[in-house]
Amino acid sequence: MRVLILGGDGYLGWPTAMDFAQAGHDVTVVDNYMRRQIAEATDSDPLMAAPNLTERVAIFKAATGREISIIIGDLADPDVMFDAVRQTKPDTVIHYAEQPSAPYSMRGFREARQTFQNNLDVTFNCIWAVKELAPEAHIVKLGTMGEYGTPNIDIEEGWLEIEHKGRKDKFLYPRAAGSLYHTTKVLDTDLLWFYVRTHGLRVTDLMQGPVYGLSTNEADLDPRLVPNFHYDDIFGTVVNRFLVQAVAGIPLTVYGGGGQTRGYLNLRDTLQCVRLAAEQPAGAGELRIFNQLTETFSVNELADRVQQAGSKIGIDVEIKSIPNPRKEKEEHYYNPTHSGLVDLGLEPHFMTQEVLVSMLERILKSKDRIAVDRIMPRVRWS
Ligand code: USQ
Repeated sequence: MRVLILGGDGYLGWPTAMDFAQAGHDVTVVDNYMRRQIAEATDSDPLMAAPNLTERVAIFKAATGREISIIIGDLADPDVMFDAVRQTKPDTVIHYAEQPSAPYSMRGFREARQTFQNNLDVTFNCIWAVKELAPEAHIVKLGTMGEYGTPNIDIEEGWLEIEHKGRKDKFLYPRAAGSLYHTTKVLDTDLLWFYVRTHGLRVTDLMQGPVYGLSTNEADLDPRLVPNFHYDDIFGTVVNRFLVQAVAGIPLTVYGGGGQTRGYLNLRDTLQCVRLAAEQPAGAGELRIFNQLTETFSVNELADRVQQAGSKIGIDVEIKSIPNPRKEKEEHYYNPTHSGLVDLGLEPHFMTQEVLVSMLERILKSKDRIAVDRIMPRVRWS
């Protein structure tokens, strides 16, 4: 397939590009380095140095003989998006090109507006470029489990059948996001659904939970191919943060009561899910939605697991609840369905002690790069 990856420099975009190229697909990545610029501006640089795309592509080619094409440009600009689709004639467009941090989106007006404009503009431009120039292409859009919030009923995969006054119909599952970033993803889904039902686009929306991990088949070929591994309060996801805190000897920062439960997945499983979805596309006029997670944990359970993994290699890990900077339920029901991707062929990599220990060992090698002033939350929801 010809695969166009929007946001190909990110934590997930770059490993996805390598995975598809290694599988023999013809891959082009587009990025404007927005996340790198925000990370620099907020003192949130990743733990391991991540070369730029030109360097990454050259290192990847030397390691595998495979090519990845690059376009540097801002996809919120319609010309950049339309040119990219025109040039590459994609069979699949994988859309990661969004400002992905909930805390950044809650930092202030400028950051909220940047998140809102970038995320919605890129989705809108992507829809129009595909509709006008490659209407048969399959859009694989990274959504988030955070779109649903934490309802007191089971979370279905995207859709809910409702019986009301004796009649039945099927609707998008109700959404109630907990940050402006997550809300932009709700709006993305609505936009996609509108253009699917009016113009027959093919779309898969992957509702992903927080991802953890460093290791993929391709990233392990050369240390410079590592994904951008953030541990700060703005870009770091909770498991990656806890592991770095364990290595740095900082008590694990459980926000509030720690009963917040989410659906997690290993970075390797993000790659599997995206490729399974791309290789078995949605039909024309179909908005197919999968919940992309492999297991659910509360924050307290995660902290216990990291503490246990630390003790296996002689690291004494302390856990400490701190006031929750976010507005979220700290005790709630959480039961998301997630069988769709397993039915497509997903074979999960679970969060075993071996996985956590190997991440700790890898992080230990970069211990001297950990900046401890990036750990405590700098952004509050109110
Ligand atoms: N949390 C802590 N301590 C920390 C960091 C986080 O207790 O030091 C808690 C948060 O309060 C939250 C949970 O851990 O309840 C998950 O937080 P997170 O920062 O790992 O994840 P989140 O901000 O929700 O966002 C991340 C990605 C985002 C993706 C989302 C999936 O950054 O791009 O969409 O995970 S989900 O959470 O299912 O919406």
